[in-house]
Amino acid sequence: MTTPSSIADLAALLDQARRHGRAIPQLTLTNDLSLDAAYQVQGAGIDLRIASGERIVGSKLGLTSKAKALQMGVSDVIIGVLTDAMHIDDGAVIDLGSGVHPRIEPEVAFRLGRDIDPAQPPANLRDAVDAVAPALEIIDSRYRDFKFSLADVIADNTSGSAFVVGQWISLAGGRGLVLADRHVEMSMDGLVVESGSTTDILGDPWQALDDAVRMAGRYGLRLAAGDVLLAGAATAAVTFSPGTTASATVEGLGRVSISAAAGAGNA
Ligand code: OOG
Ligand code: MG
Repeated sequence: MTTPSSIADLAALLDQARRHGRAIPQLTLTNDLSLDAAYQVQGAGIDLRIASGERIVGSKLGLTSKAKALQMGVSDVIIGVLTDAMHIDDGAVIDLGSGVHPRIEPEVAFRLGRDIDPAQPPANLRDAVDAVAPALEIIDSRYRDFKFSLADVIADNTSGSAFVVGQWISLAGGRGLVLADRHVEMSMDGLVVESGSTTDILGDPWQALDDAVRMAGRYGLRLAAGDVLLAGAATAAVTFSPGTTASATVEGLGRVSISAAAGAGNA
């Protein structure tokens, strides 16, 4: 366990790495970091972002797909926070200039129609979701070589960097919408680079909602009306390079895309 002051120091270290796009060694190489302490570092990092004017707009689950867990060598679901500064419009061009080594992955997004109190969740959690959409998440580990332990990646806000949501599909009157077993494809400049199925997200993306409520309750994250919840990647992530356009389609849900501005150098 680390002391409260070192939690603030670790959060500051990660925050600087993020802002300057400079990778740092894994915290767990020199710190004995429990998962609880790692979530405290994450929370302290989010507090720094709020202090600099950002707003929380949602949360994200990670390592919900076996392909992702294998790719990263870790094996437990994790949760992180989304802020307004991380939100990118569908079809927009972003500057990866301050990224360390950005990657991109296809996701399913939920939008909450009401607050969820994890201590007293609604009997049918799906009632709290008012829309779903295809999404892309840009992840960017602040650790060297994109290598980390579970505690490291939790402290690093689960590698959260940016996210793009496609057109929302309202669930009004249709909450039985089946989300499992939908084909997912991610393309780079029009060429398919990853494909999979929404079943790869915990067996069914709806399961992410249960897990998010459990994890949010345990680690004190909020689930508020209007918040976005990223259910987790359906495939492994791929490098997102300047001058390329990434797009994802989720069968029956539509398409979402984002371009990286040309010319930015990345480590
Ligand atoms: C951790 C973030 C994982 C997902 O959807 O599985 C994640 C990482 O792979 O760096 O966002
Ligand atoms: Mg993700």
